[in-house]
Amino acid sequence: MTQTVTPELRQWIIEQSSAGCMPEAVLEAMVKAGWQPEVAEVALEQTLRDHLKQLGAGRVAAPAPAHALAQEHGTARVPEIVLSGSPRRLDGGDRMVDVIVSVSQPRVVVLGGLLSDEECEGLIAAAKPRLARSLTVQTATGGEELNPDRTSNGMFFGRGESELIKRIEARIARLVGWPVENGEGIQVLNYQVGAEYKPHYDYFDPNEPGTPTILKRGGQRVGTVVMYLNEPARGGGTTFPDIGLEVAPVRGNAVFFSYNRPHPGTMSLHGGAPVLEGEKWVATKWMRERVFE
Ligand code: PD2
Ligand code: ZN
Repeated sequence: MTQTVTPELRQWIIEQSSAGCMPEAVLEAMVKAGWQPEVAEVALEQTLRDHLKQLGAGRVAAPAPAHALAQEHGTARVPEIVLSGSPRRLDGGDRMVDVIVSVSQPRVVVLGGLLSDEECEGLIAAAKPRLARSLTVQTATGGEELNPDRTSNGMFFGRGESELIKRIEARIARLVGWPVENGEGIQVLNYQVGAEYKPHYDYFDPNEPGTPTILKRGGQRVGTVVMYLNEPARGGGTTFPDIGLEVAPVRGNAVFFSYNRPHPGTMSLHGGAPVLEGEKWVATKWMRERVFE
């Protein structure tokens, strides 16, 4: 059977892409709608290339793969956990780590045993004396502010400030294929009962006036690893409202997610659900596009 690419389909592809949908997601939707994958891929690439030419971009000469088209749309290369061949365990260099769940859109991978119990305890003990009410980077000015959506206490470790921190940073860098130098210092957060971090994006909003100042240091955030250092008895999961996913806070486990552009189309909206019983400790590692000095 030969499938014909109609003007309506072309229009639909352009609309999806303009709304921030990644080429991969558009392709998936086309296949779900009954398009043969090979036909869908060619239609998608041709349509987007033609569209870019019309927009005056005119730089795409040879056939471009989907990721190149994503670059044309202003997206970045991002940290990634390679799961080709569906491995059960990954080599973190000094420790094997389990793959628990992986989601393609948004890109989310839940890792089991990223940290040992001793490492979790070591991070909590080192963080405790340095905790203060969490601040959030203020995109309006580029400074920091108290954020009512974030009722945790926190602190930042300097990158590589201790042997423990160095070891964890090296393990994460290896697993997500992203240089240690592009990472912000690990942040530890403590949530008491009732504390939460309302759904938000970790990237900096390009429309805010303070964002250009923030981006001078290392560019955009492109990936996050949230590591669970203990287990609240109830509540405190990490939620991804766009896909109805909640990751349970299990000690030593972690959730990795990436976002290749600062756009809600990445579906990387996420939050820390309120702690209902007990307390919650997490450590967050954010990764930037470039070296973060
Ligand atoms: O503590 C969490 O579960 C959480 C949720 C959302 C942490 C962050 N975001 C973060 O540190 O960015
Ligand atoms: Zn976050």
